[in-house]
Amino acid sequence: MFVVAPLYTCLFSFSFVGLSSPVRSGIGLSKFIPRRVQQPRWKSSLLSLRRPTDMQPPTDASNVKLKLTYLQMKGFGEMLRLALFHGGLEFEDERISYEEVQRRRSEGLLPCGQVPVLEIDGVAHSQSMALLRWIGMRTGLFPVEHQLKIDAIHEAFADINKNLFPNWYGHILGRSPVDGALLVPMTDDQKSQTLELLNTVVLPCRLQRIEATYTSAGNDFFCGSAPTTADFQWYVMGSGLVEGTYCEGVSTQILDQCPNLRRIIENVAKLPRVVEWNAAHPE
Ligand SMILES: N[C@@H](CCC(=O)N[C@@H](CS)C(=O)NCC(=O)O)C(=O)O
Repeated sequence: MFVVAPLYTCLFSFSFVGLSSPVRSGIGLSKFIPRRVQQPRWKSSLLSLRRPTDMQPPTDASNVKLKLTYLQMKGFGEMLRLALFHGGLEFEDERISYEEVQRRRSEGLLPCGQVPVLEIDGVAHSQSMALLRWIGMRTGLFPVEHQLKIDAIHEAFADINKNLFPNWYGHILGRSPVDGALLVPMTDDQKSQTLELLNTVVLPCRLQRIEATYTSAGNDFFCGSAPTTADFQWYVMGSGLVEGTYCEGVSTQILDQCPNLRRIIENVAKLPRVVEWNAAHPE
């Protein structure tokens, strides 16, 4: 519903200025959007405050009911689980299969069609980085005096994820937002060329720039002696790179020239709540 509203607004405005094709393509598009998502809730309840677009999530999360839904893997969900647990926010840790993601997507239950999803007092919210900041703001992991630096680090890691994306899926466009089908398979030659460039040029360069710009030998974490959301995002990504589980084919030596980034991973791993979480979740 909240995804489609701006789209409909856009289509209507096109039709008012006399362009008919967007209206036709709108009709075509609607078959991809689950029925539940197509029916704006304002039609049944004009005053509803439960729509995510209207809802102001609470600023104090100590009394809210939280449920985090993700796959049975680390991926984009683990930094959220860790940040919630480290911050002492109780949450239900729901882990579902790809088939269940597909079912919920077709039912219109996932705001952006994917996981992770964080339900806050029964209202579903998407997009892992938005969720991480929401958690960080309520647990001291996103201090305002470091906001610009933390956001820049998050974006720098997002750039790396974008580069890894085709190799994660073995498909250039990843998964279809309609039904999760893999789109545009990479050839073996493309796979080996991209891996070669990732290992020799793209990742070393990006990681060494992050090391040089955002870390210092005297700091335990990116922003000094206390961890932030940037350290939690990096911990999951960086430990996966070192273990060879983050992206198949990426060298486990990729951090050899980045001692500060390596130390941050070790320091997050030593945080008592992280130790406790990892002991309880060895997978
Ligand atoms: N930009 C989104 C990306 C979410 C995403 O890629 N989710 C994947 C798992 S990491 C997913 O739901 N895959 C299953 C599917 O699309 O069917 C975010 O950061 O939350």
